[in-house]
Amino acid sequence: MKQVIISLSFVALTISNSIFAQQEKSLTLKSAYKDDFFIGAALGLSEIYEADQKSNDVVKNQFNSIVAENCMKSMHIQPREGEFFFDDADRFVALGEKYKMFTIGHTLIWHSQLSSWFFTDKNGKDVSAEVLKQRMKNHIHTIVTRYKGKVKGWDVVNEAIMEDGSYRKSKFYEILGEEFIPLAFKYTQEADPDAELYYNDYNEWYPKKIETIIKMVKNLKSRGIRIDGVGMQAHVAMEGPTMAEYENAIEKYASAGVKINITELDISALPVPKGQSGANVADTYAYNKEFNPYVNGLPKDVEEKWEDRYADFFRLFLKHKDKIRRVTLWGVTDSQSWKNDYPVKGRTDYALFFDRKCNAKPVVEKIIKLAETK
Ligand code: 9MR
Repeated sequence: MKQVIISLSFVALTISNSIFAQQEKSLTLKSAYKDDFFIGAALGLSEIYEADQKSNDVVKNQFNSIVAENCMKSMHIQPREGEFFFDDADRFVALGEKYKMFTIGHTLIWHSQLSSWFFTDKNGKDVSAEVLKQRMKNHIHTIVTRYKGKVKGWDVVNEAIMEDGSYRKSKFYEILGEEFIPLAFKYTQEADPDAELYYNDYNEWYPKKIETIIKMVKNLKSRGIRIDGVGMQAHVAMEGPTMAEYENAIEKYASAGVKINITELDISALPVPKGQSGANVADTYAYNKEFNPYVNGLPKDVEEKWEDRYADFFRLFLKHKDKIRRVTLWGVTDSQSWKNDYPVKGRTDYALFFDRKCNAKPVVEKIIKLAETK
């Protein structure tokens, strides 16, 4: 009898352990962080068109927010004046509706991926301030109105401020001065008064950059123009920035009365060319084997350090969850990550949560556990 009771309790314990293990395993990023902030991913065309079942499942099971990695950029969505190409963006927004995602539009006004028609006349000369305003207004109104109520937040302006706190000398700035930013926010607000509006940038932890962004945020607010959040892209390396630099930025932006969105998170596992940080598309370096050391997989010790770095960031995000609205990874799997080609083309990087076969890396469970044990 005693023997039977012991075996029965052993069976019961084994079952309950395995149910527990099962439950732990079935927790996903979005369920683990549901009370903290949205967890998102940037989608390329393959995910938007649901070309791969495995990656679709990852998107819909793990994330509750999506952003368009490329298809809403001006050169894709309005390649020639007045000629809009909406096929990809329509599919992206429809996917967001289908899976009830917090859908983000990226990006309305950006100096890069911008067709030259936007700021030149038929002779190739810069247009007047009035013409540029009209073009910005038409671009923003057309896109934002089309997705009104469906796209919940817009990266209205992207990457307009430099690390030294000066304004980037883009065509928008050259023709309209700093005023192009308030104008872009005003046009977006007119087109969809309920959408959240963000200013998005990289290297957003540089002190001088923080100062100028905050000045710009305060200027908008004082003029009654809405800005809901600052997007911190967070394309970061193993070497930097430090957690203290990052925390300082989060606290400063929040104290200016805006939410923080971590908008393009990825952590490169590869060595960084000296002095490079952030995501300035123009900063590229010649290929060199030294910069591509892990073509056949990450060594265990490097992977562990990389996981720790992600864990440090998520601990920080959890600590400041009252200030953070969303954390979005810039892509789903390592195979499509832009980091394979930036800042050195043709490398094998490991910056994201899902590997080249679309399997969750061990980091996913660690990040889920952090939320569970907070
Ligand atoms: O990940 C994007 C890559 O596929 C594009 O080629 C590149 C140029 O449009 O843009 C990348 O995304 C950028 C984002 O739109 C803005 N912040 C920096 C990102 C990485 O360059």
